[in-house]
Amino acid sequence: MHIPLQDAEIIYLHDFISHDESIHYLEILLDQIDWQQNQIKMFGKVYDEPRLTAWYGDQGLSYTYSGIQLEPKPWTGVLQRLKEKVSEVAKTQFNSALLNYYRDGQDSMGYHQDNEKELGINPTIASLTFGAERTFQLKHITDKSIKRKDIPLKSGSLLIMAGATQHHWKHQIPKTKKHVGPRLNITFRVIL
Ligand SMILES: O=C(O)CCC(=O)C(=O)O
Ligand SMILES: [Mn+2]
Repeated sequence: MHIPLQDAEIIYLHDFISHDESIHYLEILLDQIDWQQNQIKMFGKVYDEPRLTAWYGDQGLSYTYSGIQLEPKPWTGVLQRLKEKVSEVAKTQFNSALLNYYRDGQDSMGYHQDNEKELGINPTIASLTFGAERTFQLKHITDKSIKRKDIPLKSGSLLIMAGATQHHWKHQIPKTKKHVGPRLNITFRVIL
């Protein structure tokens, strides 16, 4: 389904992967992925990022994310299969994936644009979710009269952001007071 939003190109497929398969992928990936606790520097202080992350991709790629220099781990069989399935639908040959593990409602990701120079102009980013439903919020950067867009991301769903979306909108996964279980997200990207 195309989500009508000014200055953006967003497609949301709520049932990209079936319910049963999603449970299976959540279990396998939580176990198999080499999760890292990264740190971020803010105002001269060092904090743990409020989630665990991992980066997988073709060998030889390098990516800087929030000031952290990352080297990709080689694709696992499961990730490779998911990458191919997602690449076909998004009509984009992805070569890397950033994985996020939100352990509970206190884990989050603040407002940002995926606009690192390695992604090039108008990147297509495909975001796959397994586990707890969390709200993906988009806010327009310059036009404050445009209402924030909230998209609850279901387990097994695929969200594709393309075109000029990253120039005009920031997105986040806020913390929630609801009692939610673990959520795993894979954002497939093309590193140029
Ligand atoms: O967890 C999500 O759905 C968003 C992840 C994200 O925005 C990112 O990895 O850049
Ligand atoms: Mn992002």
